Amino acid sequence: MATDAWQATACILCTCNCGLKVQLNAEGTDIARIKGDADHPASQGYVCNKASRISYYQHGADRISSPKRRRADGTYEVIDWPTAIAEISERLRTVRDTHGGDKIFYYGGGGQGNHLPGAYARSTLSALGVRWRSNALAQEKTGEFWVAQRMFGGWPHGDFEHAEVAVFLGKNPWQSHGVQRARATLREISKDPNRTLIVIDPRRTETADLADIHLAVRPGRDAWLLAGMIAVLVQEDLIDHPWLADHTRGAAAVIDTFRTVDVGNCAAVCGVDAEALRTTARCIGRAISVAVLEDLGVQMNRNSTLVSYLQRLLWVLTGNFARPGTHYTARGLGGIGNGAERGRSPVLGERIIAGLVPCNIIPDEVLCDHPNRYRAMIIESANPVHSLADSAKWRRAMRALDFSVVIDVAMTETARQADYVLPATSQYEKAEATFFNFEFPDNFFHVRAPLFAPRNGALNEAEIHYLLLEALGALPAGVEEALNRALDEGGREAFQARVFTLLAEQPTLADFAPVLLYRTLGRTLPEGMRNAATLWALAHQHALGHRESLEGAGFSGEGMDLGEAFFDALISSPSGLVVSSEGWDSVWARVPGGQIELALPELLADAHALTRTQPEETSADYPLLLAAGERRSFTANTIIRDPEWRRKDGEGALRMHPEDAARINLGERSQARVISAGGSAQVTVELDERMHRGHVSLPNGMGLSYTHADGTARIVGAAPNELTSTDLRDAYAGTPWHKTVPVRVEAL
Ligand SMILES: Nc1nc2c(c(=O)[nH]1)N[C@H]1C(S)=C(S)[C@@H](COP(=O)(O)OP(=O)(O)OC[C@H]3O[C@@H](n4cnc5c(=O)[nH]c(N)nc54)[C@H](O)[C@@H]3O)O[C@H]1N2
Ligand SMILES: Nc1nc2c(c(=O)[nH]1)N[C@H]1C(S)=C(S)[C@@H](COP(=O)(O)OP(=O)(O)OC[C@H]3O[C@@H](n4cnc5c(=O)[nH]c(N)nc54)[C@H](O)[C@@H]3O)O[C@H]1N2
Ligand code: SF4
Ligand SMILES: [Mo]
Repeated sequence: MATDAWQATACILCTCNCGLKVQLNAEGTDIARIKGDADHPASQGYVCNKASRISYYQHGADRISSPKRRRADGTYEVIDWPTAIAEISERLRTVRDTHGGDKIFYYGGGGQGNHLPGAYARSTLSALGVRWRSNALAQEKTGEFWVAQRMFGGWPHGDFEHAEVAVFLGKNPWQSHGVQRARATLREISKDPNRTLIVIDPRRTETADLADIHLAVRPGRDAWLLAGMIAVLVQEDLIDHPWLADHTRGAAAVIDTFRTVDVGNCAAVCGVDAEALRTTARCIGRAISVAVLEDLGVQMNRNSTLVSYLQRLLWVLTGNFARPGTHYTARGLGGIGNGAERGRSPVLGERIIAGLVPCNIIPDEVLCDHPNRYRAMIIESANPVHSLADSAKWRRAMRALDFSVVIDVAMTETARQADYVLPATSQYEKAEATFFNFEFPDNFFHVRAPLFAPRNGALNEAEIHYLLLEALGALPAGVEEALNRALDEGGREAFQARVFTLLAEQPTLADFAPVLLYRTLGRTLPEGMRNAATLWALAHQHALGHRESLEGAGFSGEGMDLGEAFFDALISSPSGLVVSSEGWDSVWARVPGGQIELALPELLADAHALTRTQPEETSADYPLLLAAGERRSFTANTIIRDPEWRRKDGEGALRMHPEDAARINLGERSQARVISAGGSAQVTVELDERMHRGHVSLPNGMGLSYTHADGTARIVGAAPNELTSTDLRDAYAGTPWHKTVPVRVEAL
């Protein structure tokens, strides 16, 4: 690889996946220089402080380079790939044949920067008959998806670049992004006297510093605040009646519910001044355009599904949908955000949203003697022992399984509980892409080429799944050969024709398409792009289903040629490309029947009941509420494991209001113990006047057991899920209440 040329790639530390341009060192082994990629259609050259240190991901000392097998004493021995694949496939086959493939659980499939593993896993899951799966979305977004699906038939996003009023609810985009170019957009809104930035957050965050209105809601009480604001809109008639009549169903039931809600009482319960609550509601009611973004502050909290509903009522009652500056549903490749309900989980019978088992119940659906319990797990590109509620319970669940395998780049907390660990190539050693693309009217996609040669001993996930399928004897006979023959003899056109005839003859082949494409078409792709082959099917699907939006983006071609042209562009646009361009009418076309459903009966009933109750989250034993897992300037889930990468807050301090600290004789940098009903952790205290009194916070992604190059292991900071509980969860979606975990803090 050239060393003086700028190569395009992306940052993998958050969902934005900002485009990067990098120069490698002379040996081609490391990144020498990094800058934002001005050619990236969404990030346009923007990067935040974290991107410059992504080498720490690539060069983690605990990256693994050979398969490992657990010994009886809990240590691991290195084994070769043929042994690993033979033993793993045999163990999976045994579980399937003895108990059924539906007893094998799949967790993960991708993180913030890599979603191709999930695509390839589909083939393995289908060969094994795996039915139950989940990933991190089911511990944050499923409640929101469920509400959005029922109201809009999809997942709406806000147009913050053009909104007159921008509302961030339990969201700190200055640190966590979630909108492209977040800091630039926040600054623009903040300095424009005609626009209003509203932040609803118990903490005076960096985003709140820029806000025109900051409502420091009492932790866990957002539902009362939002109910009060809707009541103001209803009672002061700031509602867009003609628009509601044209575009929605069920408005009368909503208006009826909030007509009698006591605004003063809501304000008192949520701890926000009643006049400030009213002013904020009026500001939303009178604005030309409003966009709202909710995130973990409410999603990992009490009444989270209800809050996802109430915040939407605020902007639908005021007509803020399908216009610039409001909300839209995007058209992209893939479909993150379909919140359809698909039955109930096999042991506890809890609601499955978006096909994902609620994360909080997974260990309980292992640790039982129910005949339907999960007996084996395949975990790929995820670290649930660290990232899901109750790490101790997760460790027990992992060890209670008949069999487990982890596919990861590093020896993680989860890998350390698995029977086998398989080393994957890093995201900079293979083609990668994510499906976190939600822009409008122009949406984009970014297929990244590798920067480095694969590390010896590691394989990309497409190859791993191929090897497993081969060992399982699951690959349909003769198909790979037939496709390769077609390619060699008649090129892409013959290949395409062969694929479609085969699919017509055997529709179940679609499940094996990812791996088959990798093995056939993949061979013919440019160096390093082989594992992007699965996108060929997606490109054709997109072209067949959405010709107009693809043509809007500048693509052309008769019949199937459109899909071919699109695929070729996908894999040869190093900075990403626009994949759909649409008008605002298309947003209405995606809403079922063109009518937003406003009345979700069980949630309206909850809202009615809630405004007549007085909540109680703390107790004498646990008088404080812990936000377990805050985003800070140097956190990135567990993607970077080396603690040295953090330039600030290296230990991940416990933030605490000085008055709360003084009461228990804690000062700046005191050592303390945080104790919850389920566990405890030692922390360093940071006095922070920005915190709400009674609320303390710990960052996410800390407390990793990182083994340095010299073999010494050190744990830095507290792992938040040693303190959390699987029982504190939402009634509808099962999402955790991590932002308000009852705790006490004791001086050490
Ligand atoms: N730097 C960094 N950025 C990231 C990540 C990272 O690890 N580090 N992770 C990425 C991921 S996976 C995600 S999901 C997003 C999450 O992004 P955010 O949701 O923005 O992240 P958090 O900091 O966890 O929570 C947001 C805010 O919720 C507030 N909050 C706590 N309790 C309450 C409450 O009761 N009510 C309200 N209204 N607010 C409350 C907190 O004070 C905090 O400011 O960030 C992404 N971006
Ligand atoms: N208490 C508490 N818990 C939380 C949160 C919180 O705020 N509080 N935040 C939650 C949120 S919002 C999220 S999204 C989750 C995230 O938690 P997880 O979904 O578990 O994901 P990550 O921590 O991002 O870890 C991704 C894993 O992928 C591995 N990896 C990286 N690149 C590759 C690759 O190319 N191939 C493979 N096979 N593996 C790779 C990394 O080594 C890492 O182990 O954490 C959640 N956990
Ligand atoms: S961490 Fe920063 S640079 Fe990286 S993708 Fe997110 S916003 Fe962009
Ligand atoms: Mo997340």
